[in-house]
Amino acid sequence: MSTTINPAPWHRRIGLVLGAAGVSALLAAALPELTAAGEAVVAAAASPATVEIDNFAFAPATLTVTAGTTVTWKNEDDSPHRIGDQNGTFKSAALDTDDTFSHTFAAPGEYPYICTMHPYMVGKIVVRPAAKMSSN
Ligand SMILES: [Cu+2]
Repeated sequence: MSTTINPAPWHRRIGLVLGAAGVSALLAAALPELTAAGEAVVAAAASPATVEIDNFAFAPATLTVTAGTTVTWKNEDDSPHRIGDQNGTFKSAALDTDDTFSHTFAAPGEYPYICTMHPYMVGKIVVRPAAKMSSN
């Protein structure tokens, strides 16, 4: 009843361990990029979303936000303006100088709008889906 050790299984096991280590290294290398991207989305959602109205124009003309963001328009012009979404989702009263109007964008999509008093004034809000906060 001698005990003999067959070396073949050991060689196979070492091969498997090295293989698993290689996959782990690849995953570890990919994780920091995913984390950095998630933080960037959160930071964007936390920053104030403001559209300034001045010189008969919206600035920025196109604003991209994440779903759930409240966008505030502020009239810094000497002339009154009135914001109207082209799909009828939101509209403001006439905004005199320094007046503001806010709308919260819950649903992702594109929201083109104009100044209903000066229809050549055009702008657009682009709403992207909010980042998923749950872990994988
Ligand atoms: Cu206007």
